Amino acid sequence: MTISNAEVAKVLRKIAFLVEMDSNKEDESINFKNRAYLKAADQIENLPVPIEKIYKESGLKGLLQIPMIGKAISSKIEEFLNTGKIEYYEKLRIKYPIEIDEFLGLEGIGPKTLRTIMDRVPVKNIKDLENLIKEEKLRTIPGFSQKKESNLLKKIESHRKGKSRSLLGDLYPLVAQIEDYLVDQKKITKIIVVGSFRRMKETIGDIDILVVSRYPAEVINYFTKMPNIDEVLSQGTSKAFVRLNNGTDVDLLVVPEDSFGSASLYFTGSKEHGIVLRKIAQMHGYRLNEWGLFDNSTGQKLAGESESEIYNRLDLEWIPPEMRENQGEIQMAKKGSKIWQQKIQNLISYESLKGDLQVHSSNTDGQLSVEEMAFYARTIFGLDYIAITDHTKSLSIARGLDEHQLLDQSNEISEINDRIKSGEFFSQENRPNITKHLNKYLKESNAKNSKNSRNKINGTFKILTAAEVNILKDGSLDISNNVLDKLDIVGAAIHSNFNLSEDIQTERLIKAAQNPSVDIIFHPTGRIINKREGYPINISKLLSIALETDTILEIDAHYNRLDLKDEHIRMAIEKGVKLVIDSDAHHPLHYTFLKFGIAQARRGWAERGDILNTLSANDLLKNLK
Ligand code: DGT
Ligand code: CA
Ligand code: CA
Ligand code: ZN
Repeated sequence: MTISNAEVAKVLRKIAFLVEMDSNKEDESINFKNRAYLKAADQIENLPVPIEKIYKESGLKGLLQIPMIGKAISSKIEEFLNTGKIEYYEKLRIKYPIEIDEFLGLEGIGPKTLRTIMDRVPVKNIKDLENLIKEEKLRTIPGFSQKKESNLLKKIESHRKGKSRSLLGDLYPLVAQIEDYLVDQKKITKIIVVGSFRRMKETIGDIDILVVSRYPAEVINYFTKMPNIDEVLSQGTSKAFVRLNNGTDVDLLVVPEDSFGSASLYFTGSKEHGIVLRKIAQMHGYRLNEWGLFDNSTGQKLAGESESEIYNRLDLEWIPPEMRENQGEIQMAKKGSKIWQQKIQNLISYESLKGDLQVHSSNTDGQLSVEEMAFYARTIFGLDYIAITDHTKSLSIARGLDEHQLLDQSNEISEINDRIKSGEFFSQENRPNITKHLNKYLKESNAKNSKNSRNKINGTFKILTAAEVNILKDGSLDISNNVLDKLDIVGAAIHSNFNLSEDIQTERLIKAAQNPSVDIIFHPTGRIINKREGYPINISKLLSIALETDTILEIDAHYNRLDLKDEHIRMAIEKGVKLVIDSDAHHPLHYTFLKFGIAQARRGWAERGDILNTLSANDLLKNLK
């Protein structure tokens, strides 16, 4: 338990950067090499299992099963996991002694440009670069100008400001690693990850962990010796605060059993939720803190071991962590409230999705075939249906399908559906050629994270014919309606012209929603968290049109997208707009992302009835416009 996925990804990115710096201009093979490292880094960052665990259990063979990881890169990863170093990288570093961490996230200066500068003036870090600009020397280097100098200065400033929050999904494997480490300390009897992580917030400031033990000193000592710690920031008798190698901070608190509920209530937050609870306690003549709920006059401890006990003492029902944001949940959760009971009974649960309506195949930019995507959706993730939504022709970077290819794909799908019906598809001998290593991790990541490991082989499964149709600049689609009408389901999405005004962008989506062939708007805001703001749209106008035209909006479950924010989901369901939750899978591992979409929906208080892919395939199809 020493090296996280994020660290492995980072060192690969550093190699990619240096490889590109080291290249001499037009060398195609270098380009290829550089891209291979970047792709591998992306893949590892998105891996829902600690790569270290894969290596420990399945060795180099296990690494080779990870998509995009070939021989050369897997052996470098192996070296890194074993020694914490990669010789190839160390050599490059000696050749280019820059403070590479600083440059990795800096927009506006790529490896080639940096090399051009370094060939003329020594530059080691961003500070040096800034000085060059201030001394008006950068503009003397070919390819630079006064304008470029001032642009770069702005980028440097915003780079300094934004040490951005981590994405929930990026931290998932890391948190699993920390939990595994803590489980080995037998003096710990309970472990719960609290804070924003438990509330499943889309971004996380720091990780908060609560453990129960009668030996806090030993536990703190054990925790601060965790191998991937960079610095112990503070250490007390029952608390510790550390910074990990990848820059993430972790808070640990040790409490006795009888304070477990009060401590988890306190540290799960949100802060605003906690403040209101404490006020309610005061109105009852009580005092609420990490250690328990106490009677002010007698000092007696009234509750502390469980959260529900405390809520109940405050005349409230237990509130799911995703809803603890002081958005009206406390007022609604009055003990015995019928409205609340219904809300909780109907709240979308982590097991309630029956299908996935955005899945890509290797016919465009997905990594596996339609058959394979179907096979794993069924046998590992227990889904009853998927829609294959490959990109369409105007999205050339994804090798989008034209009308003919779409219809060919439909035929391919109906053949597979026939084989599914006849019972031969999911049998052992038809198992696709992904070896047991990856299979095992697919299973594990699902079992651990989504509690939905139904692992069904029999019964019905259906592949729906579909597409992720491209919305053109004027709001029309790049595939004609008579072809779209032959598909089971059609999603439409914007993939270009992000810089239009809010009015025009909204009109574009409205026009797509008004198209009688379009069932779902995919990626309704187009944001990529921490990387790209969504395109500007008037959400409430879009919601009204969606309602009017019976168009579904998508909660894209990929944790770096989550196009609809929790507040958007809340607005949508209050209006009565229907939603779906899709993984946007390009590989079966991505089905595990569905849980992030479900979490977001729970944060938006969505019920099963609001999310149409909780229906069976037949009922879903009946409910389309
Ligand atoms: P984050 O880390 O920024 O993503 O958000 P949280 O919610 O994890 O916040 P964090 O780590 O600062 O603190 C964890 C929880 O501890 C927080 O959700 C509520 C509780 N907490 C922290 N500071 C305060 C405070 O000043 N007052 C109250 N009532 N609770 C606090
Ligand atoms: Ca936190
Ligand atoms: Ca914290
Ligand atoms: Zn897509």
